[in-house]
Amino acid sequence: MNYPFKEIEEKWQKKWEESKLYKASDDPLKKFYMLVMFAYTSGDIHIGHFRNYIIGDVIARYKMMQGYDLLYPFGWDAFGLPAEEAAIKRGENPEKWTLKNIENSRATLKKTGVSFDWDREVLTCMPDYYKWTQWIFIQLFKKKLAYRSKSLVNWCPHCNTVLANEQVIQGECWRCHSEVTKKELEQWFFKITAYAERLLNDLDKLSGWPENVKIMQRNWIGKSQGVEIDFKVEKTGEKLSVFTTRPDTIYGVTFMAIAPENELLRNVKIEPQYKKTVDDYINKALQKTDIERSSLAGEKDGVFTGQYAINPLSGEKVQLWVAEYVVATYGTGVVMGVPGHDQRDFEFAKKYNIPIKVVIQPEGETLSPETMEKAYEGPGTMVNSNIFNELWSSDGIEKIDDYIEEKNLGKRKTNFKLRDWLISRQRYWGAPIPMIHCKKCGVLPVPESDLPVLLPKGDIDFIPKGRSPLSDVKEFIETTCPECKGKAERDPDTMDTFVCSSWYLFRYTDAHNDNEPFSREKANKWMPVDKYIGGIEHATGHLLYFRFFTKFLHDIGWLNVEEPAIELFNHGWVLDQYGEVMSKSKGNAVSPLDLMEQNGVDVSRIAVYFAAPSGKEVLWTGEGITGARRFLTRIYDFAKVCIDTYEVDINKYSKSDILSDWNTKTYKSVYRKLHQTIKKVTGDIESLDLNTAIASMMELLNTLDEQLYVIPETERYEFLPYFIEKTTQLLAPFAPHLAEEIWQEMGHKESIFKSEWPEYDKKAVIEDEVTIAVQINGKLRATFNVPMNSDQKAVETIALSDMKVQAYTKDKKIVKIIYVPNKILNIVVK
Ligand code: ANZ
Ligand code: ZN
Ligand code: ZN
Repeated sequence: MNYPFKEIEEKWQKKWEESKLYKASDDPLKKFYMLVMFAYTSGDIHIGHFRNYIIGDVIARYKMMQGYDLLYPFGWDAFGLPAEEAAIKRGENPEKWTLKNIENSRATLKKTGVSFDWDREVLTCMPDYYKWTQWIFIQLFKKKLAYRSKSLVNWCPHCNTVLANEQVIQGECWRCHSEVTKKELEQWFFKITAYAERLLNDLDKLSGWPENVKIMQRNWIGKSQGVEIDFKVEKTGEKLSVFTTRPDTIYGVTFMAIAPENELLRNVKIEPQYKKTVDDYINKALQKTDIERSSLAGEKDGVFTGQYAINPLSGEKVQLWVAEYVVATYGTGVVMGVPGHDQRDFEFAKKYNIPIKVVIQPEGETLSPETMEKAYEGPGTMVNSNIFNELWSSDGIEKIDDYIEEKNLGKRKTNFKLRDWLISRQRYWGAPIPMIHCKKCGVLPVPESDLPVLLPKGDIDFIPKGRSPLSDVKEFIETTCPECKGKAERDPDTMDTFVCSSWYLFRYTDAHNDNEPFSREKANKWMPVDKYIGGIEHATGHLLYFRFFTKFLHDIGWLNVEEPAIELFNHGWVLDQYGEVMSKSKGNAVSPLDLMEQNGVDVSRIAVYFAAPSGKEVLWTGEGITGARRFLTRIYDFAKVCIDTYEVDINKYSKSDILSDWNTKTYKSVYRKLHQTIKKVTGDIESLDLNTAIASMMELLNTLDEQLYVIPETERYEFLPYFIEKTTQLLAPFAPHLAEEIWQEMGHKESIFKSEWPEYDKKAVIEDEVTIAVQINGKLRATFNVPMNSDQKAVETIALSDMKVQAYTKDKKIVKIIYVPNKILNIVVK
């Protein structure tokens, strides 16, 4: 019970490759850019990858059949932590490992029959690619968007390198899940914050992006409008500014809190008797990881400095504390404590017996500090607030902001949570940072004509030790200054792998350009990406970075578009039957190679599509294989029989007959079902509901099976060729090899993917007749068919002229007629 999939699949893969079926044009007229996230070279291709790429493949092939010029490229995210960690684990050189991994994975992918244009493959670890990654770095540097700065940065003690904020997931390293600590280091940053406002505002234009991703980006960018208010340290008169979004609560301030790492603490003269406790507290806080500090969620602790601060509006003097819950890098790193109206401040005040003041009263209630069990954070009427009493809090915010600006006590301020992107890594396997350090001239870019700065190969100790492995490679480090020609040193760090992946989509449009990162003309022909498929885990990392790069390249004249992708689709993961993520180390990974070897590519594809909606997780048990095989075998057998018995030959039948008079034929209902299926499959592909698309094709086969025997022989000759042709086309994006085989058996000379995607017959898809039940005094007496949505008068006329109905109505008086449209006609007689 198997069709000869092996033969069929090998044959067509070879032919497609020879005929360059998937080669993208350099001059697309009606373009469609289909993109799947490229792969890390950290392990074998598993069924999760297989699923993502075959989902993209459905769209790609469907678009080809709709007459689009298609670009569906693939490549390898080959530099960076994932590849290097994988190599170290196996005791191999990163380059050797990476290239071997790519070779294996590419061979696997080629067997899947996915319609990638392999001529445009990119490898981010190759000099012809990273030359341009370095070039982009220099363009950012020239625009002052790449800069060096010393600051407290995230440090992974296991990976021995710094990490970007986006790579710290709930306090853990994105790669090895170690707890991330802080270190003060001088590092390279990209100034993504210069684009914060645009990255935020343009989200509104991305109607083809999932709402949850946009929300995650909005929160990550974290725009907050408030005001900076200048408090003063009582003794020294030193300015101590706070950022607040609730200036309406300023008369409720009963303490001030400053972050332990805040530089301003150095200006605060800690009273001698408090000095030791404060220093100990600060040191303890600095040693803690972010996880520890944030997991203290319940306990808000701190220490009193012995100093006081003066509230610029009330003139009141309040205690100044150091507290861990204040984040050093947000706002000014100082908080005005309002326990009455901020829950964290409330908990802090309760713990240290700091007074609580109510300055906002909710409507219809009177709060008092003695009885409050938690802070009141909502809006209300301002009280205990001097000249601002009686104002509604939202008006109060404006009035107080105005007052503060008038009296020069501070100014309105917009803050973002987004931080600049830390891109330097103290690791070997990455694109070298193309900068030179000269004692005389400072930090200078490598002249563009000297790019690429090659990553040294050979006998290099690449094991991470906490300092850049390249700093020990003399031949690499020692260089001459491009300015004074004196002795100078290269930057020893490499770039974050997410820099490499921020622009690969542009390189695909012109993958072999040796003179430029890509030609503007070619990129502008293909950009933006029409559909991008990838994992949700990149929501606030890669998916933000590539938008930033697009805007930057737009601004320096390399791209017309300001947004990289029109539509984004987040696929679901493939899990094992216990709901665990598949991975080689867990030993639960299913290899698509085995699957394809045993069942064929098309059966494997159908089983995976059918397992769940594309956006949802799949619990892979392998059960679907049998059903998928049965489905494809049925189609194959059926097509074969028809082609032989009914001499299905495209040269022998005319489609136009069928279209014009199907309504009068016995195959009418199959024809209708066929067109309903065309409509359904088309819609399902658009929304990527591939499982229901397959279900509807199965249903179509059932309908044909049930009705075939009623269709007279002569009509079968005219209808079956038509039926097979359309059905095969619908199947083509899902089971491309089998569809191509049937197509050519029918006598077609060109690939099915050059044929035109079927359009559904609008008249046929409507179920045009309905059956009306006639009830007389509540009993069913007759049924008949009428056109759908006939009006009551017409239905009544037909009913009353029906013999069976007349048998019950004659000699009687009709009292009432009630019509339930398209269903029942109730007649009451007496
Ligand atoms: C006083 C106040 C009273 C506040 C009140 C809130 C409610 P978003 O919206 O996230 O910007 N804040 C400011 N800087 C902080 C820091 N470095 N670490 C921790 N918290 C900080 O939040 C702004 C609010 O977060 C600010 O408004 C401040 O608390 C706190 F009834 O100021 B608020
Ligand atoms: Zn790590
Ligand atoms: Zn110099």
